[in-house]
Amino acid sequence: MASLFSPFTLKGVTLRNRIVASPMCQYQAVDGFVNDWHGVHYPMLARGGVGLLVVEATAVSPEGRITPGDTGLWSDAHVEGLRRIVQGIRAGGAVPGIQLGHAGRKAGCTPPWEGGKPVPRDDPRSWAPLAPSALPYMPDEPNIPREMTVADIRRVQQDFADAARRASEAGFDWLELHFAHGFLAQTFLSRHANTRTDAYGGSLENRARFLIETVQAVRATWPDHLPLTVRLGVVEFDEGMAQSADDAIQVLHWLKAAGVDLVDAGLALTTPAEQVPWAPNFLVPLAQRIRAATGLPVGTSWQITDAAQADAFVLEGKLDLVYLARSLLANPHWPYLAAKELKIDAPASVLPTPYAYWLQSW
Ligand code: 536
Repeated sequence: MASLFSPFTLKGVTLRNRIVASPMCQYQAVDGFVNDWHGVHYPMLARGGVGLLVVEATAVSPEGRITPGDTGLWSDAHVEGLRRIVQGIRAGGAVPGIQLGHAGRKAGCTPPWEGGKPVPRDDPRSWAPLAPSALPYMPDEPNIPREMTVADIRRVQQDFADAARRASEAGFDWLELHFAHGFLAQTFLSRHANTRTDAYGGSLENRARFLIETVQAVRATWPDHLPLTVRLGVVEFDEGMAQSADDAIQVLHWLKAAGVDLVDAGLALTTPAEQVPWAPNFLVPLAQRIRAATGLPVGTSWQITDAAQADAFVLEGKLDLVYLARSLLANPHWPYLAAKELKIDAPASVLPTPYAYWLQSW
């Protein structure tokens, strides 16, 4: 029976366990290039014992960056640095994955610890964001995004495909497309952000078109034997639940037909009016419902901190993968302590040999 420490195979890739280092923006890159920060951070997370490590939201174009410090894959020159990160992740025993994204109307902000607000337009570091409609996230935001033309849509989809090709050249084995958190793809899906009257707006099918076509474009370049996954915001938690779980399930049926292999059930974050029902493990029931309705394997994150609970979610068939973020920042060796708590055989073996050797008899 599956459990937190049983292997998981998807397409041609096998993870040593069900624990995933969720993508976490570091905002430490310069012009999209990784540096020593990433060179320490990612191998550190891999050495802690996770099965899969998904590198942070990496921009497919400069204007798609959340902040000026986002990592990027919009040029071939970005591949080499990430290749070294991939080697460091593999050496730690984890499968290397990467999340590709475009921030849409949430692009061009300062990092959260500097306020997380749009960089003012008179600042040379700012740029005009792109979005399905010329509607800012915050109603009083002066930096109004530009409504994308169909040519813009085609270019961004090509940017996703080109970045996916580069991710595979860098050696990544697992790809996640960032279709959540109020970034570009999620805003196409949202009635709060998409008021288009062309083939990309209106009905759910039209609002999903950008996502479906982007998956198709990526699938055409990303190797068939490697998993292609999406993080999708599964519900808009505004008063009327403008996007319901049923909507997400329908969209995921289309995305599955377009070539998606697994869903990372996430948050929509498309409107400041959302009231996210924060609580421990709160997305697990929604993820479970999506798993049952779509037949896709699922994972989720957010306030999952307890090893016994994480194990139970896998044992009970609610989740295939458990994505951890802050739990791993608090302790990159969370998987080792989880293995001890769950009394798996040889818990130290989740760590690299130079650590495991000394801990096996400790
Ligand atoms: C998580 N965030 C997710 C980001 C960037 C910044 C913060 C991403 O998907 N690239 C978050 C969202 C809402 C509340 C707390 C944390």
